[in-house]
Amino acid sequence: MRRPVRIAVTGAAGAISNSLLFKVASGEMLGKDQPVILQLIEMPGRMEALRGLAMELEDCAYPLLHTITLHDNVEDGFNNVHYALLIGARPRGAGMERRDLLESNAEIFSRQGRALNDFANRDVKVLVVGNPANTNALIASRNAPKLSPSQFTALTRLDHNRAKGILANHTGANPRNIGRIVIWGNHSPSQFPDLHHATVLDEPVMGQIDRSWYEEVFIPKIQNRGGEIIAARGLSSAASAAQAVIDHMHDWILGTEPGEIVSMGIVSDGSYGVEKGIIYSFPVRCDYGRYQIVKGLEIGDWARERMKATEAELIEERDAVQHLLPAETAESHQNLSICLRSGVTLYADGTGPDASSKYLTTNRVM
Ligand code: NAX
Repeated sequence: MRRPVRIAVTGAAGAISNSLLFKVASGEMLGKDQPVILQLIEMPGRMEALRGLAMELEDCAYPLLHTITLHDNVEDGFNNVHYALLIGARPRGAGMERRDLLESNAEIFSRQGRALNDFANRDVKVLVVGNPANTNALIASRNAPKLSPSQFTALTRLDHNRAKGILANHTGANPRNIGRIVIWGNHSPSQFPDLHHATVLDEPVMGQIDRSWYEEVFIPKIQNRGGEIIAARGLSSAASAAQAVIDHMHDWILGTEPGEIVSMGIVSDGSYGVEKGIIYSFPVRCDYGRYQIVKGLEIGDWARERMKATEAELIEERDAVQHLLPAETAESHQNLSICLRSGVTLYADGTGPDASSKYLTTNRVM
């Protein structure tokens, strides 16, 4: 048996966590041989609900569940964690503008970034789920000067999985035979679900579907799926979001299937001409606990226009919270480049985030 790893979850008594934590404790995220310590974090007023959930977890008698600790603040909750799943966020209230939502979440995520910086394990891997996920991840990352921006990611795997599921249903293929879907950009209706590189049973998808179905039905369906689920259920996606969190972390830590591409919101290093430093969803491959942007995909003018539109929204979001992004971390976010051969995260001058970091001495070729 391995040594247990520490996983912090914020918003731990919320709807997504209610599905997620049972999967994590049963080994779906990190494998059936990896014991876990869950450090669950909630708002002070939700601690009783969290205690109830912890009792249920205990009652499942999961062999891999080593310890559960409950916290009403992130400074305690992030202590020594290897993984941080930032799910809790301020929901949009009645009459609240998008800008107000950005601002109120900006405060939450800047505090969380500082707490990760000060208390988490140096190698912590962070996934932001709470919306607006991409910009919240940017804020957390910019407030954590001792951590590399590449340690912060945002969830667009739900959009990726939705695209796969809906395409499987349309073509009659099993989802396992569908590959190389890409979600570009923001986790919002501006995202671009790209099927130009996708395959069904190793054959290009675009030769097997109607172009007008792709443009007029498929793309708007993926972009607006979250809203469609809220309209039908009266509640936002929870179980599918939990599954996407599992898939995102599983692939990041344990690797993607050979030849497969997944979508992750990560800091842009300028690949595909995307503005450096924003958190943008790219096609990635993962191995050895690291991700790499899949380079060299051919992008036509039509696709480029859609990638630019979602990029413009992310730049606008960044500019709206600019005053909350400390100047001291601007450079590390601008100069990041992710080395393709080794997966080592390097700045443009060839150095890493920390000269003594083992990242620099591990030079595995993919
Ligand atoms: P719930 O409202 O059910 O749960 C959120 C929980 O977070 C609440 O229990 C609340 O007390 C807690 N919380 C709020 N602020 C906190 C803070 N500062 N520290 C600790 N806990 C805090 O929401 P749920 O359905 O679980 O969704 C959570 C977030 O995920 C929302 O922001 C939602 O918009 C976002 N989503 C993101 C998705 C993505 O793909 N990136 C998809 C699903 C979901 O819509």
